[in-house]
Amino acid sequence: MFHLRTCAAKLRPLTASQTVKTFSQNRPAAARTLGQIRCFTAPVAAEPFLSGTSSNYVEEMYYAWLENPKSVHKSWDIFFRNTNAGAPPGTAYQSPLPLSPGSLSAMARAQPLVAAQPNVDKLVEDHLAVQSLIRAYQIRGHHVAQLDPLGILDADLDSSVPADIISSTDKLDLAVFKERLRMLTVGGFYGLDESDLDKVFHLPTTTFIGGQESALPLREIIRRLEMAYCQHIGVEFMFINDLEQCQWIRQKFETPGIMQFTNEEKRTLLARLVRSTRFEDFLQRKWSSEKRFGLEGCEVLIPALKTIIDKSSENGVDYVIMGMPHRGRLNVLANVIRKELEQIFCQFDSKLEAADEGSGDVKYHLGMYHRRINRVTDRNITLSLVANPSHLEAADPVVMGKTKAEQFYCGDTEGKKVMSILLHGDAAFAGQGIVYETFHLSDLPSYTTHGTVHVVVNNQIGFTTDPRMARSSPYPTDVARVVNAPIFHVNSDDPEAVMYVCKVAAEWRSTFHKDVVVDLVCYRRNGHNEMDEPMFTQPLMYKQIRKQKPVLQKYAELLVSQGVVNQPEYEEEISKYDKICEEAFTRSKDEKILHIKHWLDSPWPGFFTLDGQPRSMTCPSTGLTEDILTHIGNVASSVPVENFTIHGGLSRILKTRGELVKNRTVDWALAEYMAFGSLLKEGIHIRLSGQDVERGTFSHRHHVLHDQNVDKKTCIPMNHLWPNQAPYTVCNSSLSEYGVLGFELGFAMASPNALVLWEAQFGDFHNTAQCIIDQFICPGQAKWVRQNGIVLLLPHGMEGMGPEHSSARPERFLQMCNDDPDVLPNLEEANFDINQLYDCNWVVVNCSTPGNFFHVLRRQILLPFRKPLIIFTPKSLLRHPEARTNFDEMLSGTHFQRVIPEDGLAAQNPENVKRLLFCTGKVYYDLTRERKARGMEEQVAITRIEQLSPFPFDLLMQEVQKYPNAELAWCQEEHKNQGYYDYVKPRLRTTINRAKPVWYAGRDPAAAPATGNKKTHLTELQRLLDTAFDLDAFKNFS
Ligand SMILES: Cc1ncc(C[n+]2csc(CCOP(=O)(O)OP(=O)(O)O)c2C)c(N)n1
Ligand SMILES: [Mg+2]
Repeated sequence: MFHLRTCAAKLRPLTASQTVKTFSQNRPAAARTLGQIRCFTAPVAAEPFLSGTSSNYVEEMYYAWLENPKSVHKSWDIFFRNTNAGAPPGTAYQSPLPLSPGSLSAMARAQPLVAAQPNVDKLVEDHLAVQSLIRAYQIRGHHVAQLDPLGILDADLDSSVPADIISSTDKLDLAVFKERLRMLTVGGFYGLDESDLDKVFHLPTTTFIGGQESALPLREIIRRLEMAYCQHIGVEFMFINDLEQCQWIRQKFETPGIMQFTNEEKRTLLARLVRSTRFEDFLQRKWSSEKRFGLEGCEVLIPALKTIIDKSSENGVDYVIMGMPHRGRLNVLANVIRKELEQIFCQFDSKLEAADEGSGDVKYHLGMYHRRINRVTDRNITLSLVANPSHLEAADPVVMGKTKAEQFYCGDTEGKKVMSILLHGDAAFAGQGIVYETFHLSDLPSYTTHGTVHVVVNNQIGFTTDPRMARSSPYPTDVARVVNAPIFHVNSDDPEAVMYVCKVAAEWRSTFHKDVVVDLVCYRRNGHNEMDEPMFTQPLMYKQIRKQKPVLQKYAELLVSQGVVNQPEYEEEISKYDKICEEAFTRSKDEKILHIKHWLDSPWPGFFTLDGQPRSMTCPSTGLTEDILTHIGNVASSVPVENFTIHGGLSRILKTRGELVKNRTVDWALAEYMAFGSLLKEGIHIRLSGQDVERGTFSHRHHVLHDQNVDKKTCIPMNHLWPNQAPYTVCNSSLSEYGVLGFELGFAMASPNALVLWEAQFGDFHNTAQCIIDQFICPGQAKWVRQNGIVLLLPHGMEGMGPEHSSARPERFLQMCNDDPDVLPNLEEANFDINQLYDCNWVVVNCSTPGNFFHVLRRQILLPFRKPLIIFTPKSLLRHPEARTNFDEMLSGTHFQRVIPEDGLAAQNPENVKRLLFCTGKVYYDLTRERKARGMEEQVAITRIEQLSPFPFDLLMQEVQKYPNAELAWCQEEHKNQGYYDYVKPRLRTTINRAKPVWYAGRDPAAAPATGNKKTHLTELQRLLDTAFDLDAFKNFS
């Protein structure tokens, strides 16, 4: 395809002053292109017909000839052969008659006939004009399609009609049509004339308007192009750089009579519109003053989604995962997912009591999971609507991640069984950057879900904002063009046109496994919600909307007029559904308790007991046998395949690893290897994703080895550990945080039996994914009773690297922990530590040793429930000679240490200890070095808090009690208004019943996380160490 594209580019007309030398400059060496054959010093104009608009025509001929030389007229065949054989410009065109096929010498001898046959020029020019006209409709026809049901706005925000096509509105009036054609001809755009209208033209291979015909009169060509491109469907696809895909779309929209519906299909469509419309009407009647973000004005969404699902089910899909915003959500739950109506209606009852813990969420945010028979295809289908926050489009990557996971677990490597549908509002689709980030995941090997069908509810407004103020692109859907997704705009007041594009969209997905967009151009009958007054801001639009007949009424009238249904049948359909609603409403009054559990989007069968409780409240040892540790260590320090050449530097790294293993020790990278490798053995899938995670930002991980001699030959030793191990996925992500973290969260949602980790390049970058953290990870369980065991690895540490790259902002994560700083929990409770974990919204740790990192990763899976785990990971400790752990601390029977108590001289004579310093993470090594240098090992004890939240009250109580004469201080390298201080201090005070002060040794408050000046950094560090070990430091405050 590449050389075709270069050819096409090169065929564009040149000015006389440009020589064909230009062509040769970017020419691929071996490509057989027209550019190649025209690398002479003579100007292009030497080929008389190869100029101006002819280039498109010639390009088409050339494409066709490349595929099959016999498919074009002999004269073209000879022309292309001649030019390929090096015929000089002006001589390549030859009469076909005197030639025998394949006789190049004969071709070379033949004389050009162009000059001798002046009518050939006209013939070629007219055909070129028609070819260009066809192409113009294919490219720009959507600009004049009648997409807006209100008829007031151009859906593309561009009121100019393309100068080179004739719109249907022009065509309605013969005089206008003639005038327009005259303008085109007078303007000389195509050189066609009114008298040409009845001439018959050959159709190029790039159109299907002919059906069985290969030639048509121009008048008919224009009519058919208008039918295909300028009615209620606007097809945007000509930017797609794949000929087969373009041909496929052209065939779907140009073939005469292709948009046919049986009476049965029409009746089904009507019945679905009845449900969609009457559902909203029912809610409006019963709860007129309740917010529900109704679908009025886009009722066609329901049949549209059902058509996509029917068609996909027919093509083999049995699981559809959906994400959508507020608009029409209840309707989708009721009529697409088929949530019991009484469950929806009872949500409107303000007296309903919550049965589950947590905050719950409003009705138009809850998710749903339902398995049923698809009545159209008679096949089983599972539908899941992912719960979402108010933050528009935030659920997009989450849905993708969940879809990827479901595909992964059922071995659906091509997306034939599991697919996603994403719904969007027009303003949000254009405005939210996460849409772009999500599109960019769509074709990456470790992130693709093999095509998502996007449906935009384009009501041409966002709350009170007009599209002209809401986006700079013509359509709200232009973002999809970056991935070459075809975009089908459709007027929502034409339900059959909507059904047709939905069918094509589903077929596109199952044929090409790529994204596709359906843009439902509609309107919003009410305000933003049912309480809102739209006339304040959109008076003219809403005057028109008031006059607008509902689509159901319009379509019913159409079908009655066509005799497809009669009026009584239609009315019967309505009363049948109204009755269903009324009966459900009566039943809904019996519901006294709201079970958010009934709105789970991702059940984990078998993981909990039947009533949703953990199977135990204990956690086994996270240690391993020596054999397992050694085996993983050996694989981690070798290349487990033959004939594979790794980089010399990497050989040294592996050798060092090997030595560590021999010495029964691990560093950070090995500890991670041991945790992953052992969980894989236990059948736990592991997925590590993030920027440059395969090697590791700090070049310590090296989970993917690259052969130095063979391109793209790689080896992942982690996948060579055990005979029947679970697969390990490690994938460098796109340069996105919001999108990728959302994706991994979605992946982790699908199953509790996977360890899904997202690593930030540096911890501070997580803030571009803040929405996923704030809206999903932190409160997900409270809002949606949905647990999630995702792990965030956030490199953190003040190492003189300046304000960026230093802080993973522990203060933010800690501030969002749900434990009470002022209440001492019951420390006597059995399994206190596990209960605490069960009650928390997430776990926050900062490990100071590789061994503890190993344990906490394994604990994440061995716990009988799932909680998000936030780990502040080190940078300099990755290579710190003291940051090593002996196998002994990782053997069976060992555990993650929430607190690592002082175990040196100070612990031997605790009464003599003057100060008990608490700290977390890397500063521990600075503190011990300083203490040693000052010879204060007996006077100062240092205790590490490894699990910051939930706060280890029990263990810290023991520590405090052990050193009765010590004053207490918290030491951190972060600034005072950052880090852990604000979280730790009140909890420590609660632990000691506020009996003593808890002093602070650390940096002063600051706006930036760290200084950019190395010297200042070191001075600050020394100052905090001085405070930590100056036993008089806090005297004046006492
Ligand atoms: C990220 C985000 N910013 C702002 C809002 C507030 N908000 C809610 S709905 C809405 C308008 C959405 O317009 P559109 O996407 O066209 O959907 P519609 O309501 O028209 O269906 C806005 C701005 C939000 N929910 N999320
Ligand atoms: Mg909108």
